[in-house]
Amino acid sequence: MEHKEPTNNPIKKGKTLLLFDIDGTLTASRKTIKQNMIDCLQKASSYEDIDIATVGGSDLPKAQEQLQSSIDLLKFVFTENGLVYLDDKKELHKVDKLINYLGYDKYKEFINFCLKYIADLDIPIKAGTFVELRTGLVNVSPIGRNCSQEERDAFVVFNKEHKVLEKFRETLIKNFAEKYKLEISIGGQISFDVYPVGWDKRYCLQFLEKLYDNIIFFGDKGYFGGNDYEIMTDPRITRGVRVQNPENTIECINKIIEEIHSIK
Ligand code: M1P
Repeated sequence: MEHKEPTNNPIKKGKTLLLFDIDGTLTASRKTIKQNMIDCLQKASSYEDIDIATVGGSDLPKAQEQLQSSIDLLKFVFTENGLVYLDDKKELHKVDKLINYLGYDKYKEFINFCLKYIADLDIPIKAGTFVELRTGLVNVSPIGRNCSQEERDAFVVFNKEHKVLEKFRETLIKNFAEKYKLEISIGGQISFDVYPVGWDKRYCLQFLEKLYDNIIFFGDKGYFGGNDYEIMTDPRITRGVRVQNPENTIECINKIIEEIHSIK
Protein backbone atom coordinates (compact mmCIF):
# COMPACT_ATOMS: atom_id res chain seq x y z
CA MET A 1 0.00 0.00 0.00
CA GLU A 2 1.26 3.46 -0.91
CA HIS A 3 1.99 5.60 2.16
CA LYS A 4 0.86 9.20 1.80
CA GLU A 5 2.64 12.29 3.06
CA PRO A 6 0.79 14.82 5.27
CA THR A 7 -1.41 17.23 3.30
CA ASN A 8 0.54 20.38 2.58
CA ASN A 9 -1.35 23.15 0.77
CA PRO A 10 -0.87 26.92 0.86
CA ILE A 11 -2.88 28.69 3.56
CA LYS A 12 -5.67 30.83 2.10
CA LYS A 13 -6.90 34.17 3.35
CA GLY A 14 -9.98 33.75 5.54
CA LYS A 15 -11.05 31.78 8.60
CA THR A 16 -8.68 29.12 9.94
CA LEU A 17 -9.32 26.25 12.30
CA LEU A 18 -6.37 24.88 14.27
CA LEU A 19 -7.42 21.31 15.08
CA PHE A 20 -5.43 19.39 17.68
CA ASP A 21 -5.01 15.79 18.70
CA ILE A 22 -4.78 15.64 22.54
CA ASP A 23 -2.47 12.85 23.81
CA GLY A 24 1.16 13.51 22.83
CA THR A 25 0.17 16.77 21.10
CA LEU A 26 -1.48 19.11 23.65
CA THR A 27 -0.64 16.99 26.69
CA ALA A 28 1.63 14.07 27.58
CA SER A 29 -0.27 10.76 27.28
CA ARG A 30 -3.35 10.84 29.54
CA LYS A 31 -1.85 13.77 31.54
CA THR A 32 -3.46 17.15 32.12
CA ILE A 33 -2.66 20.19 30.01
CA LYS A 34 0.19 22.45 31.22
CA GLN A 35 -0.12 26.19 31.80
CA ASN A 36 2.27 27.10 28.94
CA MET A 37 0.00 25.21 26.51
CA ILE A 38 -3.12 26.92 27.89
CA ASP A 39 -1.38 30.30 27.41
CA CYS A 40 -0.46 29.39 23.84
CA LEU A 41 -4.03 28.27 23.02
CA GLN A 42 -5.39 31.42 24.65
CA LYS A 43 -3.22 33.54 22.37
CA ALA A 44 -4.17 31.53 19.25
CA SER A 45 -7.88 31.78 19.97
CA SER A 46 -7.67 35.52 20.62
CA TYR A 47 -7.26 36.21 16.87
CA GLU A 48 -10.54 36.87 15.08
CA ASP A 49 -9.61 34.78 12.06
CA ILE A 50 -8.56 31.71 14.10
CA ASP A 51 -10.64 29.10 15.95
CA ILE A 52 -9.24 26.15 17.84
CA ALA A 53 -10.67 22.66 18.39
CA THR A 54 -9.60 19.16 19.45
CA VAL A 55 -10.19 15.66 18.11
CA GLY A 56 -9.23 12.54 20.05
CA GLY A 57 -10.02 8.86 20.44
CA SER A 58 -10.73 9.17 24.16
CA ASP A 59 -14.22 9.69 25.52
CA LEU A 60 -15.55 13.03 26.79
CA PRO A 61 -14.84 12.55 30.53
CA LYS A 62 -11.18 11.77 29.75
CA ALA A 63 -10.86 14.74 27.37
CA GLN A 64 -12.45 17.07 29.96
CA GLU A 65 -10.11 15.80 32.66
CA GLN A 66 -7.06 16.41 30.43
CA LEU A 67 -8.07 19.75 28.90
CA GLN A 68 -9.28 21.37 32.13
CA SER A 69 -10.07 25.10 31.75
CA SER A 70 -8.74 25.22 28.16
CA ILE A 71 -11.99 23.56 27.08
CA ASP A 72 -13.64 27.02 27.24
CA LEU A 73 -11.30 28.23 24.49
CA LEU A 74 -12.34 25.48 22.08
CA LYS A 75 -14.97 25.89 19.35
CA PHE A 76 -15.40 22.12 19.12
CA VAL A 77 -14.35 19.21 21.30
CA PHE A 78 -14.54 16.07 19.18
CA THR A 79 -14.18 12.89 21.22
CA GLU A 80 -14.25 9.27 20.06
CA ASN A 81 -12.99 10.68 16.75
CA GLY A 82 -16.06 12.92 16.35
CA LEU A 83 -18.81 10.40 17.10
CA VAL A 84 -19.44 12.35 20.31
CA TYR A 85 -18.75 16.08 20.42
CA LEU A 86 -19.38 19.42 22.06
CA ASP A 87 -20.18 22.24 19.63
CA ASP A 88 -19.45 25.94 20.01
CA LYS A 89 -22.38 26.32 22.42
CA LYS A 90 -21.02 23.35 24.39
CA GLU A 91 -24.04 21.32 23.36
CA LEU A 92 -23.45 17.56 23.34
CA HIS A 93 -23.93 15.56 20.12
CA LYS A 94 -23.85 11.77 19.87
CA VAL A 95 -23.80 10.96 16.18
CA ASP A 96 -23.75 7.16 15.97
CA LYS A 97 -22.94 4.07 18.01
CA LEU A 98 -20.52 1.21 17.42
CA ILE A 99 -23.12 -1.19 18.74
CA ASN A 100 -25.65 -0.01 16.10
CA TYR A 101 -23.07 -0.73 13.44
CA LEU A 102 -21.97 -4.19 14.66
CA GLY A 103 -25.03 -5.53 16.48
CA TYR A 104 -24.68 -7.51 19.72
CA ASP A 105 -23.82 -10.88 18.15
CA LYS A 106 -20.79 -9.66 16.22
CA TYR A 107 -19.76 -7.42 19.10
CA LYS A 108 -19.90 -10.39 21.50
CA GLU A 109 -17.89 -12.57 19.13
CA PHE A 110 -15.22 -9.87 18.95
CA ILE A 111 -15.10 -9.28 22.71
CA ASN A 112 -14.98 -13.00 23.52
CA PHE A 113 -12.03 -13.35 21.14
CA CYS A 114 -10.22 -10.43 22.85
CA LEU A 115 -10.84 -11.74 26.36
CA LYS A 116 -9.62 -15.24 25.43
CA TYR A 117 -6.50 -13.71 23.83
CA ILE A 118 -5.84 -11.60 26.95
CA ALA A 119 -6.41 -14.62 29.23
CA ASP A 120 -3.58 -16.44 27.41
CA LEU A 121 -1.20 -13.47 27.52
CA ASP A 122 1.76 -13.76 29.86
CA ILE A 123 2.36 -10.14 30.89
CA PRO A 124 3.52 -8.87 34.31
CA ILE A 125 0.28 -7.10 35.32
CA LYS A 126 -3.40 -7.50 34.55
CA ALA A 127 -5.25 -4.73 36.31
CA GLY A 128 -8.83 -5.09 35.05
CA THR A 129 -11.20 -3.28 32.66
CA PHE A 130 -9.74 -4.92 29.59
CA VAL A 131 -12.58 -3.74 27.40
CA GLU A 132 -14.29 -0.33 27.52
CA LEU A 133 -17.29 0.00 25.24
CA ARG A 134 -17.73 3.67 24.38
CA THR A 135 -20.32 5.24 22.08
CA GLY A 136 -18.39 5.18 18.80
CA LEU A 137 -15.66 2.65 19.53
CA VAL A 138 -14.47 -0.07 21.84
CA ASN A 139 -11.15 0.34 23.61
CA VAL A 140 -9.19 -2.86 24.35
CA SER A 141 -6.29 -2.97 26.80
CA PRO A 142 -4.24 -6.10 27.66
CA ILE A 143 -3.07 -4.61 30.99
CA GLY A 144 -6.49 -3.11 31.67
CA ARG A 145 -7.59 0.51 32.05
CA ASN A 146 -7.61 0.17 35.87
CA CYS A 147 -3.81 0.18 36.00
CA SER A 148 -2.02 2.80 38.08
CA GLN A 149 0.30 5.40 36.52
CA GLU A 150 3.33 3.32 37.66
CA GLU A 151 1.86 0.17 36.09
CA ARG A 152 1.11 2.13 32.89
CA ASP A 153 4.71 3.38 32.72
CA ALA A 154 6.05 -0.14 33.32
CA PHE A 155 3.78 -1.50 30.56
CA VAL A 156 5.13 1.08 28.10
CA VAL A 157 8.67 -0.20 28.76
CA PHE A 158 7.56 -3.87 28.59
CA ASN A 159 5.61 -3.26 25.38
CA LYS A 160 8.58 -1.59 23.72
CA GLU A 161 10.48 -4.85 24.03
CA HIS A 162 7.68 -7.41 23.63
CA LYS A 163 5.31 -5.58 21.24
CA VAL A 164 2.23 -6.93 23.05
CA LEU A 165 -0.11 -4.30 21.60
CA GLU A 166 1.26 -4.60 18.08
CA LYS A 167 1.00 -8.43 18.02
CA PHE A 168 -2.52 -8.35 19.50
CA ARG A 169 -3.53 -5.76 16.91
CA GLU A 170 -2.12 -7.88 14.05
CA THR A 171 -4.10 -10.91 15.26
CA LEU A 172 -7.31 -8.88 15.40
CA ILE A 173 -6.66 -7.43 11.96
CA LYS A 174 -6.29 -10.96 10.54
CA ASN A 175 -9.48 -12.18 12.20
CA PHE A 176 -11.83 -9.18 12.07
CA ALA A 177 -10.67 -6.27 9.94
CA GLU A 178 -11.91 -7.58 6.60
CA LYS A 179 -14.75 -9.68 8.00
CA TYR A 180 -16.52 -6.86 9.87
CA LYS A 181 -14.84 -3.86 8.18
CA LEU A 182 -13.16 -2.70 11.37
CA GLU A 183 -10.13 -0.52 11.99
CA ILE A 184 -7.86 -1.30 14.92
CA SER A 185 -5.60 1.58 15.80
CA ILE A 186 -3.08 2.32 18.54
CA GLY A 187 -3.69 5.87 19.75
CA GLY A 188 -2.18 5.72 23.22
CA GLN A 189 0.14 3.71 25.46
CA ILE A 190 -1.76 0.74 26.90
CA SER A 191 -4.62 0.06 24.51
CA PHE A 192 -6.06 0.24 21.03
CA ASP A 193 -9.34 1.55 19.65
CA VAL A 194 -11.61 -0.50 17.42
CA TYR A 195 -14.22 1.16 15.20
CA PRO A 196 -15.85 0.79 11.77
CA VAL A 197 -13.70 1.71 8.75
CA GLY A 198 -14.02 5.48 8.22
CA TRP A 199 -14.83 6.27 11.86
CA ASP A 200 -11.30 7.49 12.44
CA LYS A 201 -10.44 11.16 13.13
CA ARG A 202 -11.56 12.09 9.60
CA TYR A 203 -15.10 11.58 10.87
CA CYS A 204 -15.10 15.06 12.43
CA LEU A 205 -14.26 16.80 9.14
CA GLN A 206 -17.84 16.56 7.85
CA PHE A 207 -18.84 19.05 10.58
CA LEU A 208 -16.02 21.46 9.76
CA GLU A 209 -15.17 21.52 6.07
CA LYS A 210 -17.85 24.05 5.10
CA LEU A 211 -17.13 26.36 8.04
CA TYR A 212 -13.45 27.11 7.42
CA ASP A 213 -11.18 28.26 4.59
CA ASN A 214 -8.29 26.43 6.22
CA ILE A 215 -8.14 23.46 8.56
CA ILE A 216 -4.71 22.81 10.04
CA PHE A 217 -4.36 19.56 11.94
CA PHE A 218 -1.62 18.93 14.53
CA GLY A 219 -0.86 15.39 15.73
CA ASP A 220 1.99 13.21 17.00
CA LYS A 221 0.91 9.93 15.35
CA GLY A 222 0.81 10.99 11.70
CA TYR A 223 2.92 8.05 10.47
CA PHE A 224 1.31 5.13 8.63
CA GLY A 225 -0.54 2.97 11.19
CA GLY A 226 -0.78 5.85 13.72
CA ASN A 227 -4.23 7.15 14.61
CA ASP A 228 -3.50 10.61 13.14
CA TYR A 229 -2.42 9.26 9.74
CA GLU A 230 -5.80 9.32 7.97
CA ILE A 231 -6.81 12.85 8.95
CA MET A 232 -3.27 14.18 8.47
CA THR A 233 -3.31 13.00 4.83
CA ASP A 234 -6.93 13.90 4.04
CA PRO A 235 -7.38 16.35 1.13
CA ARG A 236 -10.12 18.23 3.04
CA ILE A 237 -7.55 19.68 5.42
CA THR A 238 -5.15 22.40 4.35
CA ARG A 239 -2.15 21.07 6.18
CA GLY A 240 -1.11 18.27 8.49
CA VAL A 241 1.56 19.19 11.02
CA ARG A 242 3.48 16.33 12.62
CA VAL A 243 4.62 17.23 16.14
CA GLN A 244 7.05 15.48 18.50
CA ASN A 245 5.54 16.48 21.87
CA PRO A 246 3.56 19.36 23.46
CA GLU A 247 6.60 21.68 23.59
CA ASN A 248 7.11 21.18 19.87
CA THR A 249 3.38 21.79 19.29
CA ILE A 250 3.75 25.26 20.84
CA GLU A 251 6.60 26.06 18.42
CA CYS A 252 4.53 24.79 15.47
CA ILE A 253 1.45 26.83 16.54
CA ASN A 254 3.52 30.01 16.73
CA LYS A 255 5.01 29.38 13.27
CA ILE A 256 1.60 28.72 11.72
CA ILE A 257 0.10 31.88 13.28
CA GLU A 258 2.98 33.87 11.80
CA GLU A 259 2.36 32.27 8.41
CA ILE A 260 -1.41 32.94 8.57
CA HIS A 261 -0.81 36.59 9.33
CA SER A 262 1.83 37.02 6.63
CA ILE A 263 -0.75 36.26 3.91
CA LYS A 264 -1.71 39.39 2.04
O1 M1P B 1 -6.29 9.79 22.79
C1 M1P B 1 -5.43 8.73 22.52
C2 M1P B 1 -5.82 7.45 23.28
O2 M1P B 1 -5.80 7.72 24.68
C3 M1P B 1 -6.04 6.60 25.47
O3 M1P B 1 -5.04 5.63 25.21
P1 M1P B 1 -4.17 4.88 26.33
O4 M1P B 1 -4.98 4.81 27.56
O5 M1P B 1 -3.87 3.56 25.69
O6 M1P B 1 -2.91 5.69 26.52
C4 M1P B 1 -7.38 5.96 25.18
O7 M1P B 1 -8.40 6.78 25.67
C5 M1P B 1 -7.53 5.73 23.68
O8 M1P B 1 -8.87 5.37 23.41
C6 M1P B 1 -7.20 6.99 22.89
O9 M1P B 1 -7.25 6.74 21.51
